[in-house]
Amino acid sequence: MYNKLKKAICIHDISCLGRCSMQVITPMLSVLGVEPCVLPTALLSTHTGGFDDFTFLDLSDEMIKILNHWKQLNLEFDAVYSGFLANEKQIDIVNNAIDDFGEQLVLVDPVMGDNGHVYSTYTPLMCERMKYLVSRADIITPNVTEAYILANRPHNDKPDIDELKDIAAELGDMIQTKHKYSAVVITGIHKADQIGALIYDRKSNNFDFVSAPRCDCFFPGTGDIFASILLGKILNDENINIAARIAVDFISETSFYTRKAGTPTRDGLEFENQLYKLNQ
Ligand code: PXL
Repeated sequence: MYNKLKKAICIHDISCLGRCSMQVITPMLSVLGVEPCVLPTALLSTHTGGFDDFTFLDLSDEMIKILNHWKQLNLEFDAVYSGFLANEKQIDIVNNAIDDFGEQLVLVDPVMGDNGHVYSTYTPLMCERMKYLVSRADIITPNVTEAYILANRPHNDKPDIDELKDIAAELGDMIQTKHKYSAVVITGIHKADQIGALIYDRKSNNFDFVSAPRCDCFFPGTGDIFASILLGKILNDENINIAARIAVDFISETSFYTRKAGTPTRDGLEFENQLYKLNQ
């Protein structure tokens, strides 16, 4: 039987090189049977982690025009999914996109930083206003650094699961509960030789931690891959804990594969030959 494909508005930058943001989000969603409708926030020659002198084109004006056109077409979407933004004005643009198209599911990946550092293009005002965007989401997927920023707590390099559960519950109070899902998923949590994600499902008030072997390399774009697999699986009616487990396993296996291939870490995860695993 033919199942109608789901459509997600993907609000992320295009980093032309380095396998992050839109360049990993669209293949992940496509292989999971979701149509990615792209709303690019900025065009960069590379991502900002590990390459000097990258170019940066702010696409805010174009975003407004694209959204206006989509509104005229009376389109409906199954999800609004936001990530890396170019400036604080784009918080309002995403907010409007949620008003117009976020009737089903809103996933906000509050991209701001990693490894205890805020990304170089993010201002303190953008980080502050990200809290507002979080309040419009059904699901958020901060990494540990972003979870601490959202909770107004000083960064902790070695948080334990109980502290992260406290933070997840606090962030849970910031998101909405009006749709089917309401969940906080904190990613990139180190536990002994494992790496994983903590899922706080607000609807069932349940915590779950899923983890897999950790490869001791830092690859940019893994947060984007995680959130995209999570969204793709959820849009195909998978349970959120199982969706997170699939994402964590895929990232762990692909990290070991990439390290073995000898790919420079700043080029991101070498996922192309591994995508088929998500389709099994
Ligand atoms: O993966 C997050 C991300 C997205 N977009 C840009 C980035 C990063 C992380 O470094 O630099 C441009």
